[in-house]
Amino acid sequence: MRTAPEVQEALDAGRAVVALESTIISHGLPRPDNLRIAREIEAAVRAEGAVPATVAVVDGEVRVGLDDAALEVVAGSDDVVKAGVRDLAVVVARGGHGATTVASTAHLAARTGIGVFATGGLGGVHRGAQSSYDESADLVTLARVPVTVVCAGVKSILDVPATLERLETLGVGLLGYGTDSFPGFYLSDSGEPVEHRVDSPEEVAAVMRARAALGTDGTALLVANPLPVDEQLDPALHDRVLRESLVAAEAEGASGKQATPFLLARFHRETEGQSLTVNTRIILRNAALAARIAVAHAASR
Ligand code: PSU
Ligand code: MN
Repeated sequence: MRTAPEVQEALDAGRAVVALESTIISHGLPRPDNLRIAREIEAAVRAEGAVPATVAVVDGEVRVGLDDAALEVVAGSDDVVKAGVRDLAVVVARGGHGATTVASTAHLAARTGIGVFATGGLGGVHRGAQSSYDESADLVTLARVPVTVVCAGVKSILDVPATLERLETLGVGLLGYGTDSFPGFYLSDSGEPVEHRVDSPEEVAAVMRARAALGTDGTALLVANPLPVDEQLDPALHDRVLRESLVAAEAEGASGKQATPFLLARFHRETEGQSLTVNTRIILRNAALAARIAVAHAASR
């Protein structure tokens, strides 16, 4: 594992650092936009006074904090493996490239001492999981990793109520940021309620401190940050594309690790880029909020 000097210096000085995943760059967003967006995500973190630490495996080495050459490999190379927690060791042992998911990024962030992480939408329980058993490893990892994760809920391609039940069972903390409803990723509102609402980064930092004091910080704390309604994907378009995409995934046998990238890519195509615009806004907003939370948390220690 190699931590970028800038990231290590910030951690040593107790300054704000935000971890960022890389699967969204390699498998979640189309080329060539993905490289530009990856740079914009890092800039959004810096603009709020924190240091970005994008996580990936490059040439068999886990990197926490990427330089531009490494970012280009993740965004542009054809042999980047979508690396969940169980894949990391294989990619490292073989000297390959890997893009880290929410789960593996959270794991590596915690191992590096980074407490705040930003992504778009989490993985969760897939629709039809009753027969497919497809539940993202994000969930079990968030149940054992002490990190605050800013997200726009879980991807709307999933079974949202079932995912919320699993998060409760697993003891994963959940806050609605400026909302009493669980966000719906591309949509501002999933229609499901959130019990605990916060309205400022300082409030999130206070919950983080209380969790540490009580020893209930062994799981992740999710900060669910919805898009403003006027920035969401058109709900009618969303519902139509989702319906068609779920049928297409079934017909084309897109399952396992391919399921999520297949559905997201189809969304980007079928909405003629509208979902890409929305997805980009989601990540940039989450990166900025994560940075503000990291700054508030650093200030309160
Ligand atoms: N959120 C996005 N785009 C993505 C992902 C999340 O907006 O591409 C990625 C994350 O890396 C997440 C993964 O961990 O999808 C979940 O994949 P799966 O459902 O196969 O666990
Ligand atoms: Mn899966």
